[in-house]
Amino acid sequence: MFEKVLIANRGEIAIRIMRACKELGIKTIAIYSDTDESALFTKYADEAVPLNSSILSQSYLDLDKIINIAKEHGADAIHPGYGFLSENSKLGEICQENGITLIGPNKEAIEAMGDKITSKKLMVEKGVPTVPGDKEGITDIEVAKERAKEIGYPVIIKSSAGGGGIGMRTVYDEDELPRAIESTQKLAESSFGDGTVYIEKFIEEPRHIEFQILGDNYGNIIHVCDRECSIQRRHQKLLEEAPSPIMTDELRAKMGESAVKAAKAVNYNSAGTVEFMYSKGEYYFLEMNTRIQVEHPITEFITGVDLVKEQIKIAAGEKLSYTQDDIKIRGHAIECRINAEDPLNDFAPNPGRIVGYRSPGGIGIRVDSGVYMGYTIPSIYDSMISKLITWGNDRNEAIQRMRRALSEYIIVGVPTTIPFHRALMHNQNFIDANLHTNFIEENNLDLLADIEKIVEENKEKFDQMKTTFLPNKKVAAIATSVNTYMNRIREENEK
Ligand code: MV4
Repeated sequence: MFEKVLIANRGEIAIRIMRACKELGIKTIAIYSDTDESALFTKYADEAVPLNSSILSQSYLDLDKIINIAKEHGADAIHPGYGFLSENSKLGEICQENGITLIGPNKEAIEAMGDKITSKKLMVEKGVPTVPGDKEGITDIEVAKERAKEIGYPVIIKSSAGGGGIGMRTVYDEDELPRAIESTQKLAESSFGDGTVYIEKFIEEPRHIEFQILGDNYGNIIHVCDRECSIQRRHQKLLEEAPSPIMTDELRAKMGESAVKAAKAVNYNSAGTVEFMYSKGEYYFLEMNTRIQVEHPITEFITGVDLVKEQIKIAAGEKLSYTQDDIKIRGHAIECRINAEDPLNDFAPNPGRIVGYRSPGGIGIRVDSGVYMGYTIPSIYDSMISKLITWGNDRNEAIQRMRRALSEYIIVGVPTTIPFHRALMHNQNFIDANLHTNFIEENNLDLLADIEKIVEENKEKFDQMKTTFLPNKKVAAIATSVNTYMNRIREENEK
Protein backbone atom coordinates (compact mmCIF):
# COMPACT_ATOMS: atom_id res chain seq x y z
CA MET A 1 0.00 0.00 0.00
CA PHE A 2 1.05 3.61 -0.58
CA GLU A 3 2.70 5.54 2.23
CA LYS A 4 1.88 9.04 1.03
CA VAL A 5 -0.68 10.31 -1.48
CA LEU A 6 -0.79 13.77 -3.02
CA ILE A 7 -4.32 15.02 -3.69
CA ALA A 8 -4.33 17.17 -6.82
CA ASN A 9 -7.68 18.78 -6.08
CA ARG A 10 -9.47 21.07 -3.65
CA GLY A 11 -12.69 21.39 -1.62
CA GLU A 12 -14.96 18.58 -0.53
CA ILE A 13 -13.49 15.93 -2.84
CA ALA A 14 -9.97 16.56 -1.50
CA ILE A 15 -11.31 15.90 2.00
CA ARG A 16 -13.29 12.85 0.83
CA ILE A 17 -10.10 11.34 -0.62
CA MET A 18 -8.01 12.19 2.46
CA ARG A 19 -10.61 10.49 4.67
CA ALA A 20 -10.17 7.27 2.69
CA CYS A 21 -6.37 7.64 2.96
CA LYS A 22 -6.60 8.12 6.71
CA GLU A 23 -8.58 4.89 7.11
CA LEU A 24 -5.96 3.07 5.05
CA GLY A 25 -3.10 4.50 7.13
CA ILE A 26 -1.79 6.63 4.26
CA LYS A 27 -0.30 10.11 4.84
CA THR A 28 -1.72 12.94 2.72
CA ILE A 29 -0.34 15.97 0.94
CA ALA A 30 -2.67 18.80 -0.07
CA ILE A 31 -1.65 21.34 -2.67
CA TYR A 32 -3.41 24.70 -2.64
CA SER A 33 -3.69 27.86 -4.70
CA ASP A 34 -3.23 31.31 -3.12
CA THR A 35 -7.02 31.61 -3.00
CA ASP A 36 -7.31 28.33 -1.05
CA GLU A 37 -4.81 29.10 1.70
CA SER A 38 -7.54 29.13 4.36
CA ALA A 39 -9.65 26.35 2.85
CA LEU A 40 -10.65 23.41 5.08
CA PHE A 41 -8.90 20.74 2.99
CA THR A 42 -5.49 22.36 3.59
CA LYS A 43 -6.05 21.99 7.32
CA TYR A 44 -7.14 18.35 7.02
CA ALA A 45 -4.01 17.21 5.19
CA ASP A 46 -0.85 15.96 6.94
CA GLU A 47 1.16 18.36 4.76
CA ALA A 48 -0.09 21.32 2.73
CA VAL A 49 2.09 22.73 -0.03
CA PRO A 50 1.43 26.11 -1.68
CA LEU A 51 1.14 26.37 -5.46
CA ASN A 52 1.96 30.10 -5.18
CA SER A 53 -0.60 31.14 -7.77
CA SER A 54 -4.32 31.30 -8.36
CA ILE A 55 -4.07 31.11 -12.13
CA LEU A 56 -5.42 27.68 -13.07
CA SER A 57 -2.61 26.88 -15.52
CA GLN A 58 -0.10 27.70 -12.77
CA SER A 59 -1.91 25.89 -9.96
CA TYR A 60 -4.35 22.95 -10.14
CA LEU A 61 -3.68 22.41 -13.85
CA ASP A 62 0.11 22.77 -13.69
CA LEU A 63 1.32 19.20 -14.33
CA ASP A 64 5.03 19.95 -13.89
CA LYS A 65 4.55 21.92 -10.71
CA ILE A 66 2.39 19.18 -9.20
CA ILE A 67 4.78 16.36 -10.15
CA ASN A 68 7.72 18.28 -8.69
CA ILE A 69 5.90 18.79 -5.40
CA ALA A 70 5.00 15.08 -5.34
CA LYS A 71 8.65 14.10 -5.82
CA GLU A 72 10.02 16.67 -3.40
CA HIS A 73 7.61 15.61 -0.67
CA GLY A 74 7.91 11.87 -1.22
CA ALA A 75 4.43 11.06 -2.53
CA ASP A 76 4.18 7.62 -4.11
CA ALA A 77 0.79 8.27 -5.70
CA ILE A 78 -1.42 11.12 -6.95
CA HIS A 79 -5.22 11.25 -6.75
CA PRO A 80 -6.76 13.79 -9.17
CA GLY A 81 -10.37 13.71 -7.83
CA TYR A 82 -12.92 15.02 -10.37
CA GLY A 83 -12.55 17.98 -12.74
CA PHE A 84 -9.12 19.62 -13.11
CA LEU A 85 -6.59 16.95 -14.27
CA SER A 86 -8.80 13.91 -13.65
CA GLU A 87 -9.45 13.13 -17.31
CA ASN A 88 -6.17 14.43 -18.71
CA SER A 89 -4.23 11.45 -20.07
CA LYS A 90 -0.97 13.41 -19.74
CA LEU A 91 -1.16 13.13 -15.94
CA GLY A 92 -0.75 9.33 -16.11
CA GLU A 93 2.10 9.69 -18.56
CA ILE A 94 4.05 12.19 -16.47
CA CYS A 95 3.39 10.11 -13.31
CA GLN A 96 4.83 7.03 -15.00
CA GLU A 97 7.93 8.93 -16.17
CA ASN A 98 8.55 9.95 -12.58
CA GLY A 99 7.85 6.65 -10.87
CA ILE A 100 4.63 7.84 -9.25
CA THR A 101 1.35 5.88 -9.39
CA LEU A 102 -1.75 7.58 -10.74
CA ILE A 103 -4.90 6.65 -8.82
CA GLY A 104 -6.97 6.41 -11.98
CA PRO A 105 -7.41 4.37 -15.14
CA ASN A 106 -4.86 3.60 -17.86
CA LYS A 107 -4.34 6.47 -20.28
CA GLU A 108 -5.62 4.58 -23.33
CA ALA A 109 -9.01 4.24 -21.56
CA ILE A 110 -9.14 7.99 -20.90
CA GLU A 111 -8.27 8.76 -24.51
CA ALA A 112 -10.69 6.25 -26.06
CA MET A 113 -13.60 7.45 -23.90
CA GLY A 114 -12.66 11.12 -24.36
CA ASP A 115 -13.54 11.05 -28.05
CA LYS A 116 -17.26 10.61 -28.69
CA ILE A 117 -16.95 9.00 -32.15
CA THR A 118 -14.14 6.63 -31.11
CA SER A 119 -16.05 5.50 -28.03
CA LYS A 120 -19.34 5.11 -29.90
CA LYS A 121 -17.67 2.97 -32.59
CA LEU A 122 -16.08 0.84 -29.91
CA MET A 123 -19.47 0.32 -28.23
CA VAL A 124 -21.14 -0.72 -31.49
CA GLU A 125 -18.30 -3.20 -32.02
CA LYS A 126 -18.79 -4.69 -28.54
CA GLY A 127 -22.57 -4.86 -28.73
CA VAL A 128 -23.39 -2.08 -26.26
CA PRO A 129 -26.61 -0.32 -27.37
CA THR A 130 -26.00 3.18 -28.79
CA VAL A 131 -28.35 5.81 -30.21
CA PRO A 132 -29.24 5.04 -33.86
CA GLY A 133 -27.14 7.20 -36.14
CA ASP A 134 -23.73 7.62 -37.68
CA LYS A 135 -20.30 7.03 -36.29
CA GLU A 136 -18.60 8.98 -39.07
CA GLY A 137 -18.19 12.75 -39.16
CA ILE A 138 -20.38 14.62 -41.66
CA THR A 139 -18.49 15.69 -44.80
CA ASP A 140 -21.32 16.16 -47.31
CA ILE A 141 -24.66 17.91 -46.76
CA GLU A 142 -26.53 15.76 -49.31
CA VAL A 143 -25.29 12.55 -47.68
CA ALA A 144 -26.27 13.97 -44.29
CA LYS A 145 -29.79 14.69 -45.61
CA GLU A 146 -30.14 11.08 -46.80
CA ARG A 147 -28.93 9.75 -43.47
CA ALA A 148 -31.27 12.01 -41.50
CA LYS A 149 -34.19 10.73 -43.60
CA GLU A 150 -33.22 7.11 -42.89
CA ILE A 151 -32.75 7.74 -39.16
CA GLY A 152 -36.00 9.74 -39.01
CA TYR A 153 -36.57 13.24 -37.65
CA PRO A 154 -36.03 14.68 -35.12
CA VAL A 155 -32.28 14.21 -35.29
CA ILE A 156 -29.46 15.81 -33.34
CA ILE A 157 -26.12 17.15 -34.58
CA LYS A 158 -23.32 16.62 -32.08
CA SER A 159 -19.67 17.59 -32.06
CA SER A 160 -17.21 14.73 -31.65
CA ALA A 161 -14.87 16.64 -29.36
CA GLY A 162 -17.69 18.13 -27.29
CA GLY A 163 -19.08 17.08 -23.96
CA GLY A 164 -21.37 18.28 -21.22
CA GLY A 165 -23.96 19.29 -23.78
CA ILE A 166 -21.84 21.91 -25.56
CA GLY A 167 -22.09 21.85 -29.35
CA MET A 168 -25.38 20.00 -29.92
CA ARG A 169 -28.34 21.02 -32.06
CA THR A 170 -31.70 19.39 -32.52
CA VAL A 171 -33.17 19.38 -36.03
CA TYR A 172 -36.89 18.79 -36.65
CA ASP A 173 -36.99 18.86 -40.47
CA GLU A 174 -34.76 18.83 -43.52
CA ASP A 175 -34.96 22.60 -44.15
CA GLU A 176 -33.10 23.30 -40.91
CA LEU A 177 -30.43 20.64 -41.46
CA PRO A 178 -27.74 22.50 -43.49
CA ARG A 179 -27.73 25.51 -41.15
CA ALA A 180 -27.66 23.31 -38.06
CA ILE A 181 -24.69 21.34 -39.37
CA GLU A 182 -22.81 24.49 -40.33
CA SER A 183 -23.38 26.27 -37.01
CA THR A 184 -22.47 23.19 -34.96
CA GLN A 185 -19.28 22.72 -36.99
CA LYS A 186 -18.35 26.36 -36.42
CA LEU A 187 -19.06 26.18 -32.71
CA ALA A 188 -17.09 22.93 -32.38
CA GLU A 189 -14.17 24.40 -34.28
CA SER A 190 -14.00 27.52 -32.11
CA SER A 191 -14.66 25.74 -28.79
CA PHE A 192 -12.63 22.55 -29.23
CA GLY A 193 -10.39 23.24 -32.23
CA ASP A 194 -12.07 20.29 -33.99
CA GLY A 195 -15.07 20.88 -36.24
CA THR A 196 -16.05 17.21 -36.62
CA VAL A 197 -19.80 16.71 -36.13
CA TYR A 198 -22.06 13.66 -36.50
CA ILE A 199 -25.74 12.87 -36.71
CA GLU A 200 -27.98 10.84 -34.38
CA LYS A 201 -31.64 10.14 -33.69
CA PHE A 202 -32.89 12.68 -31.16
CA ILE A 203 -34.21 10.89 -28.08
CA GLU A 204 -37.02 13.00 -26.59
CA GLU A 205 -37.25 13.46 -22.82
CA PRO A 206 -34.76 10.74 -21.90
CA ARG A 207 -33.80 9.81 -18.35
CA HIS A 208 -30.12 9.95 -17.46
CA ILE A 209 -29.17 6.68 -15.77
CA GLU A 210 -25.56 5.78 -15.03
CA PHE A 211 -23.72 2.72 -13.70
CA GLN A 212 -20.82 2.83 -11.26
CA ILE A 213 -17.91 0.67 -12.40
CA LEU A 214 -14.96 -0.81 -10.51
CA GLY A 215 -12.16 -2.56 -12.38
CA ASP A 216 -8.77 -3.78 -11.17
CA ASN A 217 -5.42 -4.43 -12.86
CA TYR A 218 -6.23 -8.14 -13.32
CA GLY A 219 -9.19 -7.82 -15.68
CA ASN A 220 -11.86 -8.06 -12.97
CA ILE A 221 -14.66 -5.58 -13.70
CA ILE A 222 -17.95 -5.24 -11.83
CA HIS A 223 -20.77 -2.69 -11.70
CA VAL A 224 -21.85 -1.19 -8.39
CA CYS A 225 -25.42 -0.53 -9.53
CA ASP A 226 -27.18 2.48 -10.95
CA ARG A 227 -27.86 6.13 -10.23
CA GLU A 228 -30.62 8.34 -11.60
CA CYS A 229 -29.29 11.80 -12.54
CA SER A 230 -32.16 13.25 -14.56
CA ILE A 231 -32.66 16.30 -12.32
CA GLN A 232 -30.25 18.73 -13.93
CA ARG A 233 -30.23 22.24 -15.29
CA ARG A 234 -28.06 23.27 -18.24
CA HIS A 235 -26.07 20.04 -17.82
CA GLN A 236 -25.36 20.80 -14.15
CA LYS A 237 -26.75 18.03 -11.96
CA LEU A 238 -28.77 19.31 -9.02
CA LEU A 239 -29.93 16.06 -7.41
CA GLU A 240 -29.09 12.40 -7.87
CA GLU A 241 -30.61 9.27 -6.40
CA ALA A 242 -29.76 5.60 -6.20
CA PRO A 243 -31.14 3.26 -7.31
CA SER A 244 -33.05 4.71 -10.26
CA PRO A 245 -36.78 4.65 -9.35
CA ILE A 246 -37.57 2.83 -12.62
CA MET A 247 -34.96 0.10 -12.15
CA THR A 248 -36.01 -3.55 -11.91
CA ASP A 249 -33.68 -6.46 -11.16
CA GLU A 250 -34.08 -7.57 -14.75
CA LEU A 251 -33.23 -4.19 -16.31
CA ARG A 252 -30.33 -3.72 -13.88
CA ALA A 253 -28.86 -7.05 -14.91
CA LYS A 254 -29.16 -6.09 -18.59
CA MET A 255 -27.88 -2.51 -18.33
CA GLY A 256 -25.22 -3.55 -15.83
CA GLU A 257 -23.94 -6.15 -18.24
CA SER A 258 -23.72 -3.49 -20.98
CA ALA A 259 -21.89 -1.15 -18.60
CA VAL A 260 -19.35 -3.85 -17.75
CA LYS A 261 -18.93 -4.60 -21.48
CA ALA A 262 -18.23 -0.89 -22.12
CA ALA A 263 -15.60 -0.82 -19.37
CA LYS A 264 -14.05 -4.08 -20.58
CA ALA A 265 -13.69 -2.59 -24.07
CA VAL A 266 -11.02 -0.23 -22.67
CA ASN A 267 -9.57 -2.60 -20.03
CA TYR A 268 -10.88 -0.27 -17.38
CA ASN A 269 -8.87 -0.44 -14.15
CA SER A 270 -10.23 2.09 -11.66
CA ALA A 271 -13.52 3.63 -10.50
CA GLY A 272 -15.54 5.00 -13.42
CA THR A 273 -19.07 5.61 -14.65
CA VAL A 274 -20.93 4.47 -17.75
CA GLU A 275 -23.71 6.89 -18.69
CA PHE A 276 -26.87 5.87 -20.51
CA MET A 277 -29.94 7.63 -21.80
CA TYR A 278 -33.12 5.70 -21.10
CA SER A 279 -36.43 6.18 -22.89
CA LYS A 280 -39.49 3.98 -23.36
CA GLY A 281 -37.84 0.75 -22.29
CA GLU A 282 -34.73 1.28 -24.43
CA TYR A 283 -31.32 2.42 -23.26
CA TYR A 284 -28.37 3.88 -25.13
CA PHE A 285 -24.70 4.32 -24.23
CA LEU A 286 -23.86 8.02 -23.93
CA GLU A 287 -20.31 8.21 -22.60
CA MET A 288 -18.00 6.88 -19.94
CA ASN A 289 -16.54 9.16 -17.29
CA THR A 290 -13.08 7.97 -16.41
CA ARG A 291 -13.00 9.44 -12.90
CA ILE A 292 -14.66 9.28 -9.49
CA GLN A 293 -17.82 11.41 -9.69
CA VAL A 294 -19.43 14.03 -7.47
CA GLU A 295 -22.44 11.77 -6.82
CA HIS A 296 -20.52 8.62 -5.79
CA PRO A 297 -21.74 8.80 -2.12
CA ILE A 298 -25.30 7.69 -2.96
CA THR A 299 -23.86 4.45 -4.34
CA GLU A 300 -21.76 4.06 -1.19
CA PHE A 301 -24.88 4.51 0.97
CA ILE A 302 -26.95 1.79 -0.75
CA THR A 303 -24.15 -0.76 -1.27
CA GLY A 304 -21.77 -0.18 1.66
CA VAL A 305 -18.82 -0.10 -0.76
CA ASP A 306 -16.24 2.65 -0.06
CA LEU A 307 -15.57 3.54 -3.69
CA VAL A 308 -12.58 5.80 -3.06
CA LYS A 309 -10.92 3.26 -0.80
CA GLU A 310 -11.44 0.58 -3.47
CA GLN A 311 -10.01 2.93 -6.10
CA ILE A 312 -6.88 3.50 -4.03
CA LYS A 313 -6.45 -0.22 -3.30
CA ILE A 314 -6.80 -1.03 -7.00
CA ALA A 315 -4.12 1.52 -7.92
CA ALA A 316 -1.85 -0.04 -5.28
CA GLY A 317 -2.16 -3.35 -7.13
CA GLU A 318 -4.74 -5.10 -4.98
CA LYS A 319 -7.45 -7.28 -6.45
CA LEU A 320 -11.08 -6.12 -6.26
CA SER A 321 -12.50 -6.91 -2.82
CA TYR A 322 -15.90 -7.74 -4.33
CA THR A 323 -17.36 -10.03 -6.96
CA GLN A 324 -20.54 -9.02 -8.81
CA ASP A 325 -22.55 -11.32 -6.54
CA ASP A 326 -21.27 -9.52 -3.43
CA ILE A 327 -22.94 -6.27 -4.54
CA LYS A 328 -26.36 -5.95 -2.94
CA ILE A 329 -28.63 -2.92 -2.64
CA ARG A 330 -30.11 -1.88 0.67
CA GLY A 331 -32.62 1.00 0.66
CA HIS A 332 -32.49 4.25 -1.25
CA ALA A 333 -30.21 7.31 -1.19
CA ILE A 334 -30.64 10.89 -2.43
CA GLU A 335 -28.00 13.58 -2.87
CA CYS A 336 -28.83 17.28 -3.03
CA ARG A 337 -26.09 19.55 -4.29
CA ILE A 338 -26.04 22.60 -2.04
CA ASN A 339 -24.59 25.46 -4.09
CA ALA A 340 -24.06 29.15 -3.36
CA GLU A 341 -26.52 30.01 -6.12
CA ASP A 342 -29.72 32.00 -6.11
CA PRO A 343 -32.57 29.75 -7.31
CA LEU A 344 -34.78 32.85 -7.60
CA ASN A 345 -32.31 34.51 -9.97
CA ASP A 346 -31.73 31.84 -12.62
CA PHE A 347 -29.36 29.98 -10.26
CA ALA A 348 -26.79 32.78 -10.56
CA PRO A 349 -23.63 31.91 -8.59
CA ASN A 350 -23.43 34.04 -5.44
CA PRO A 351 -20.20 33.17 -3.68
CA GLY A 352 -19.33 35.08 -0.53
CA ARG A 353 -18.73 34.75 3.17
CA ILE A 354 -20.59 32.14 5.19
CA VAL A 355 -21.43 34.07 8.35
CA GLY A 356 -23.56 31.40 9.96
CA TYR A 357 -23.38 27.64 9.44
CA ARG A 358 -24.94 24.56 10.97
CA SER A 359 -25.25 21.30 9.08
CA PRO A 360 -27.91 18.65 9.72
CA GLY A 361 -27.26 15.34 11.44
CA GLY A 362 -28.88 12.25 12.86
CA ILE A 363 -29.68 8.86 11.38
CA GLY A 364 -29.17 8.29 7.68
CA ILE A 365 -27.50 11.61 6.89
CA ARG A 366 -24.12 12.39 5.34
CA VAL A 367 -22.77 15.86 4.57
CA ASP A 368 -19.63 16.09 2.42
CA SER A 369 -18.42 19.66 2.46
CA GLY A 370 -15.29 21.76 2.39
CA VAL A 371 -16.58 24.84 4.21
CA TYR A 372 -16.86 26.18 7.73
CA MET A 373 -18.44 29.17 9.47
CA GLY A 374 -16.50 32.31 8.55
CA TYR A 375 -15.15 30.78 5.31
CA THR A 376 -15.44 32.83 2.13
CA ILE A 377 -16.47 30.76 -0.88
CA PRO A 378 -14.09 31.85 -3.66
CA SER A 379 -15.66 33.13 -6.85
CA ILE A 380 -13.02 31.59 -9.12
CA TYR A 381 -14.07 27.96 -8.56
CA ASP A 382 -17.41 26.15 -8.67
CA SER A 383 -20.01 27.34 -6.19
CA MET A 384 -20.67 24.03 -4.44
CA ILE A 385 -20.94 24.38 -0.66
CA SER A 386 -21.71 20.76 0.14
CA LYS A 387 -23.41 17.55 -0.84
CA LEU A 388 -26.28 16.60 1.45
CA ILE A 389 -27.02 12.88 1.23
CA THR A 390 -29.79 10.96 2.95
CA TRP A 391 -30.47 7.25 3.16
CA GLY A 392 -33.78 5.53 3.86
CA ASN A 393 -35.14 2.00 3.81
CA ASP A 394 -37.09 3.06 0.72
CA ARG A 395 -37.39 6.14 -1.53
CA ASN A 396 -40.19 7.59 0.55
CA GLU A 397 -38.13 7.46 3.75
CA ALA A 398 -35.12 8.97 1.95
CA ILE A 399 -37.36 11.87 0.79
CA GLN A 400 -38.87 12.40 4.26
CA ARG A 401 -35.38 12.36 5.74
CA MET A 402 -34.16 14.84 3.11
CA ARG A 403 -37.04 17.19 4.03
CA ARG A 404 -35.95 17.02 7.65
CA ALA A 405 -32.26 17.48 6.81
CA LEU A 406 -32.96 20.49 4.58
CA SER A 407 -35.08 22.08 7.32
CA GLU A 408 -32.20 21.65 9.80
CA TYR A 409 -29.58 23.08 7.44
CA ILE A 410 -28.62 26.68 8.28
CA ILE A 411 -26.38 28.64 5.92
CA VAL A 412 -26.32 32.42 6.45
CA GLY A 413 -24.54 34.96 4.28
CA VAL A 414 -25.00 33.53 0.80
CA PRO A 415 -28.14 32.46 -1.07
CA THR A 416 -28.21 28.69 -1.56
CA THR A 417 -30.07 26.01 -3.47
CA ILE A 418 -31.62 24.74 -0.21
CA PRO A 419 -35.00 26.42 -0.90
CA PHE A 420 -35.00 24.84 -4.37
CA HIS A 421 -34.45 21.37 -2.92
CA ARG A 422 -37.11 21.93 -0.26
CA ALA A 423 -39.60 22.83 -2.98
CA LEU A 424 -38.50 19.84 -5.05
CA MET A 425 -39.07 17.45 -2.13
CA HIS A 426 -42.75 18.51 -2.16
CA ASN A 427 -43.19 18.51 -5.95
CA GLN A 428 -45.72 15.84 -6.96
CA ASN A 429 -43.87 14.91 -10.16
CA PHE A 430 -40.70 14.34 -8.17
CA ILE A 431 -42.54 12.35 -5.52
CA ASP A 432 -44.11 10.23 -8.29
CA ALA A 433 -40.64 9.85 -9.88
CA ASN A 434 -41.84 11.30 -13.20
CA LEU A 435 -38.28 12.22 -14.09
CA HIS A 436 -36.53 13.14 -17.35
CA THR A 437 -33.79 15.55 -18.38
CA ASN A 438 -36.30 18.36 -19.08
CA PHE A 439 -37.79 18.04 -15.59
CA ILE A 440 -36.58 21.43 -14.29
CA GLU A 441 -37.70 23.38 -17.36
CA GLU A 442 -41.12 21.72 -17.30
CA ASN A 443 -41.68 22.13 -13.57
CA ASN A 444 -40.06 25.54 -13.24
CA LEU A 445 -43.15 27.63 -12.61
CA ASP A 446 -44.38 25.24 -9.97
CA LEU A 447 -41.08 25.21 -8.18
CA LEU A 448 -40.48 28.98 -8.35
CA ALA A 449 -43.66 29.78 -6.43
CA ASP A 450 -42.74 27.28 -3.75
CA ILE A 451 -39.13 28.48 -3.54
CA GLU A 452 -40.31 32.08 -3.08
CA LYS A 453 -42.55 31.01 -0.22
CA ILE A 454 -39.75 29.09 1.49
CA VAL A 455 -37.24 31.94 1.14
CA GLU A 456 -39.80 34.37 2.58
CA GLU A 457 -40.55 32.09 5.55
CA ASN A 458 -36.85 31.85 6.42
CA LYS A 459 -36.00 35.51 5.89
CA GLU A 460 -36.66 36.73 9.41
CA LYS A 461 -34.81 33.85 11.05
CA PHE A 462 -31.78 34.30 8.80
CA ASP A 463 -31.75 38.12 9.06
CA GLN A 464 -31.66 37.78 12.81
CA MET A 465 -28.70 35.43 12.56
CA LYS A 466 -26.95 37.78 10.17
CA THR A 467 -26.77 40.48 12.86
CA THR A 468 -25.35 37.89 15.26
CA PHE A 469 -22.64 36.74 12.89
CA LEU A 470 -22.09 39.78 10.67
CA PRO A 471 -18.38 40.59 10.27
CA ASN A 472 -17.17 43.90 11.65
CA LYS A 473 -16.09 46.72 9.34
CA LYS A 474 -12.46 45.67 9.17
CA VAL A 475 -13.36 42.11 8.16
CA ALA A 476 -15.83 43.46 5.60
CA ALA A 477 -13.07 45.61 4.09
CA ILE A 478 -10.80 42.57 3.79
CA ALA A 479 -13.62 40.62 2.16
CA THR A 480 -14.05 43.40 -0.41
CA SER A 481 -10.37 43.42 -1.34
CA VAL A 482 -10.38 39.62 -1.58
CA ASN A 483 -13.31 39.88 -3.98
CA THR A 484 -11.49 42.42 -6.13
CA TYR A 485 -8.49 40.11 -6.26
CA MET A 486 -10.60 37.12 -7.20
CA ASN A 487 -12.35 39.00 -9.97
CA ARG A 488 -8.94 39.74 -11.45
CA ILE A 489 -7.90 36.08 -11.25
CA ARG A 490 -11.17 34.97 -12.79
CA GLU A 491 -10.68 37.30 -15.74
CA GLU A 492 -7.17 35.93 -16.12
CA ASN A 493 -8.48 32.34 -16.13
CA GLU A 494 -11.18 33.10 -18.67
CA LYS A 495 -8.59 34.29 -21.22
C1 MV4 B 1 -28.76 13.34 -26.64
C2 MV4 B 1 -30.07 13.70 -26.24
C3 MV4 B 1 -31.12 13.26 -27.03
N1 MV4 B 1 -30.87 12.53 -28.14
N2 MV4 B 1 -28.58 12.61 -27.75
C4 MV4 B 1 -26.42 15.89 -23.38
C5 MV4 B 1 -25.01 15.74 -22.91
C6 MV4 B 1 -24.37 14.89 -23.89
N3 MV4 B 1 -23.25 14.19 -23.42
C7 MV4 B 1 -25.46 14.04 -24.44
N4 MV4 B 1 -26.67 14.78 -24.20
C8 MV4 B 1 -27.82 14.44 -24.82
N5 MV4 B 1 -27.69 13.69 -25.93
C9 MV4 B 1 -29.62 12.22 -28.48
N6 MV4 B 1 -29.40 11.51 -29.58
C10 MV4 B 1 -30.23 14.44 -25.07
C11 MV4 B 1 -29.10 14.81 -24.35
C12 MV4 B 1 -29.32 15.55 -23.14
C13 MV4 B 1 -28.96 15.02 -21.88
C14 MV4 B 1 -28.39 13.77 -21.74
C15 MV4 B 1 -28.02 13.30 -20.50
C16 MV4 B 1 -28.22 14.08 -19.38
C17 MV4 B 1 -28.78 15.31 -19.48
C18 MV4 B 1 -29.16 15.81 -20.73
C19 MV4 B 1 -29.74 17.06 -20.84
C20 MV4 B 1 -30.10 17.56 -22.06
C21 MV4 B 1 -29.87 16.81 -23.21
